[in-house]
Amino acid sequence: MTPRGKFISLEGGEGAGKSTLLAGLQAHLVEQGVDLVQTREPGGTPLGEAIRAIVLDAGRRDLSAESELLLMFASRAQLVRERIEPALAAGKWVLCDRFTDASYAYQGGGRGMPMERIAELERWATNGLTPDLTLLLDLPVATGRARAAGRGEADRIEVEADAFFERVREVYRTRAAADPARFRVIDASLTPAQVLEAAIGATHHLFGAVA
Ligand code: Z5A
Repeated sequence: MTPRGKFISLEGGEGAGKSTLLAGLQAHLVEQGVDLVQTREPGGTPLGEAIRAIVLDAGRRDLSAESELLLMFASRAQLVRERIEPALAAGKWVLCDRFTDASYAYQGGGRGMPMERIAELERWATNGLTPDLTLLLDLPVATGRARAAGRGEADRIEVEADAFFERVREVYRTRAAADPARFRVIDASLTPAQVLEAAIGATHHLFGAVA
């Protein structure tokens, strides 16, 4: 029987360096012989990418916090069924740019949606699927925003005030502290090479578990 693959998620605030890390970590894992599927949230499927365009559209001022939360989970439900679960069942590893922790941080912390409602959606939409490893790139909000600033027009979430992103960071850190077996918190103010080295180190136990 093919052993189930491993599921790794990357989390962090705006400009924390997830995209930068993703490229290096993907290259490393493939070098190690991992059959890897890389994806992102919201998005990762045709339906999810259509949802992403809606939730990040800065011109869409009519989206309620409740609709935003449900759309994040609609994208996630589709991604889990269409890509993540089939890949893990086939023994592939999945590297996902954000997963359910982002809904707790942004919709729960940022928007103030009730955490128990998010937990209910998590159970229903993902059957409680949880990453084997979550790499949290932690960075002061001002540093992340300064890094992201030169990137052109801000999306619908990026236009939020600093206080929103402080709450996002706080929820991420609280969740990481509550589940140290799954989370590895990486100081994202280190150089990209140091961040990659820390992330690679955090994946070692996953290989051990496969062997
Ligand atoms: N969202 C949500 O609300 N609820 C949910 O459930 C989910 C998502 C799943 C899209 O996410 C938005 O959706 C996101 C949360 C919300 N909104 N916000 N804000 P995304 O992941 O696609 O977009 P993002 O969070 O805005 O990521 P980002 O800003 O693109 O950042 P990043 O990928 O973490 O950073 P980067 O592009 O790798 O780096 C940014 C810049 O910093 C770039 O110039 C790099 O060269 C530089 N950089 C990177 N690493 C370093 C280091 N180590 N040192 C110095 N400079 C660095």
